[in-house]
Amino acid sequence: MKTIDVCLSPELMHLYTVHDRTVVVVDILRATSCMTTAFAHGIASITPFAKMEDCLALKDKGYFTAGERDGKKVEGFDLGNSPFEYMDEKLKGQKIAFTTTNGTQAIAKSIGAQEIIIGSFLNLSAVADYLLTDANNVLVVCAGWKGRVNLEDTLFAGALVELLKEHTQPDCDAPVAAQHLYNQAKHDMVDFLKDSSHVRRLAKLNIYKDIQFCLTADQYTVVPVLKDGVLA
Ligand code: 3SL
Repeated sequence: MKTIDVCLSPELMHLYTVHDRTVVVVDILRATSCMTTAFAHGIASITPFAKMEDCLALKDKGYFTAGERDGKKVEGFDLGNSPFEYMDEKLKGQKIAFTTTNGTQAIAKSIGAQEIIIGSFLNLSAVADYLLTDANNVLVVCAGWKGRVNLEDTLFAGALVELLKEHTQPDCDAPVAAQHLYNQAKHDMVDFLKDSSHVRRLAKLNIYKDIQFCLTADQYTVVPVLKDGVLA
């Protein structure tokens, strides 16, 4: 049986081997929710960058620049980090250069994996189905917040462990803990997360509708896959 593990923070990546695994990168609030939404609405590709400068270098070179630092759109960028921005018709068929505080850093730290895919509640079941199409072991990499663990990414990891429980076996206690947490939270995740650090951070920016949307399961069936540094 294949195994599933959960890396609760990118700072713990040194503990995991990735060359033989499919890595699911997750940043529920809000990077990977934006990426999922963008592909569901017809974006051609997203190139994720850890550094803002690398992203900016592609501005006016056929790319929309997108992302945030500390939750706020970067000055000079075309788009911020709300999933609703990625539903815009004008983005259909376009390329995006994307950088965020945690999400794109987690992707950078996962390089070297057998395969890297993007997960969010919005494409939860599609990700689970995708993971069943090969024999690779699975590692969920939670983006967290600046190296610290967060609840929402852990809940996603738990939801995935729950969905895959007949087909995978946990590698250590992190997937088991995430699964317990998810089962406790699943009936009302918005309420469960109301005192979480990132929800409090985003609430200051007045973006409750982003939070609600990002916690909605199975809105989309797309599964973005990273190939040669580009998500498509
Ligand atoms: O850190 C990230 O990648 C972001 O998604 C953070 S925020 O939701 O835009 O604050």
